[in-house]
Amino acid sequence: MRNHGLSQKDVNDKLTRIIKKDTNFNSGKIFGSMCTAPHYFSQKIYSKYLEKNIGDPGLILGTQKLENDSIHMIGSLLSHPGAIGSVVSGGTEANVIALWAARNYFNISNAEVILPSHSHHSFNKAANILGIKLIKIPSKNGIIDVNLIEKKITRNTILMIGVAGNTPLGLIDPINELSDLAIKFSIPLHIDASFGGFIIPFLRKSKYKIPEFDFSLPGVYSIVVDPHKMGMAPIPSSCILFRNNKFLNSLSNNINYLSGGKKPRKTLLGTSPGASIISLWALMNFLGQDGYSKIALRCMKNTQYLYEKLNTISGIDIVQKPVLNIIGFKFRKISNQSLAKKIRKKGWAISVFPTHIRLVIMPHINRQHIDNFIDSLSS
Ligand code: 0PR
Repeated sequence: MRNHGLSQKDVNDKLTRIIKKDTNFNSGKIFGSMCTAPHYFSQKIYSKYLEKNIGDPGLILGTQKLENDSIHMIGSLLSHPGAIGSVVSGGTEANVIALWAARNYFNISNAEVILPSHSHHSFNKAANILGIKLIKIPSKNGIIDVNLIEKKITRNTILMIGVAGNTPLGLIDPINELSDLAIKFSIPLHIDASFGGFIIPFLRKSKYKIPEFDFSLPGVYSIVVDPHKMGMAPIPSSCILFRNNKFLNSLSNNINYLSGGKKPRKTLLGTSPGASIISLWALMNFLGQDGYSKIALRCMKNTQYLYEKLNTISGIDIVQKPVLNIIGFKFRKISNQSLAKKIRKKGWAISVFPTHIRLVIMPHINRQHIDNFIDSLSS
């Protein structure tokens, strides 16, 4: 750090010069991210409440009420208004908490968790930290092959996982079949709806035929939903919801010395932004289900538009017809890595998987961006 501070203008000038290197959502170039520009209203609210620290919840009882209300609102969207849980930093923290709670509750050595091979890498982190063995089930057509699960269940299985909106292709595992297995073998089922949680409920309410994936299925015990993805909330914002406090009680962490008094919080982080909670609550109240439905439908229409345009390009293979607002494609004559390099060279931010290039059609993408991308891909 310098000895003497600069003027605000000098700092701003310096900062602006450096931050120019970032790619912004409003460039229309980001086709590979599951995040998006936060809604302007939630940004405004967030910036008003920067001092709030939910790590000392007793100090901010109002914010804590907003957290409970937010969990209640999201629980209602997921068919269980009585769900309990927390607003946390991201899908990674939320998935860690789900595994942590299950591991502590069962309290056995050699705990195993059964999950699809396409699961997000946050489960690898969770398993590594918690000393859990992951049993990965191969996918069939991009979703978990349910027929392979039963023979992998052992006395040590503490949890099964299904994904609603998976990272590579946005596909949804057959959660109803997973729930049946969960009930049959008395194993709780965790749903990673980190991406899908803020779009599937709204699509289900319109003409989209997407099967049940939430607490309406009796085997589902916990769900992760990330408002900082399709919820358009400021980063960081994720929610972990539990059907009841059976597992959560095993995370009791009694801290007695906090300024706000004894108020245990069953999350991983300590100090963390209360502004995430406040701005999420405000945005959900501002947009309502109608507002979120409009966003969801617009993304799906844009996805269909892009899908049809891609289909007209010769030599292209689209991995699957999209279920949500994610498309995977490849070209027959070029490796995915070389293709990604070529596309990125033209300034596009896309994701590359071993099997395909991933495009995520988030709320910041419009028709013009899609046309520009297609032109660039075809040239
Ligand atoms: N579960 C699923 C199904 C996910 O896709 C992700 C993130 C997570 C959990 C973890 O969420 P957090 O990143 O909030 O901890 N998936 C995105 C991905 O891997 C994360 C991301 C977002 C990466 C924006 C890049 C980016 O620009 O694509």
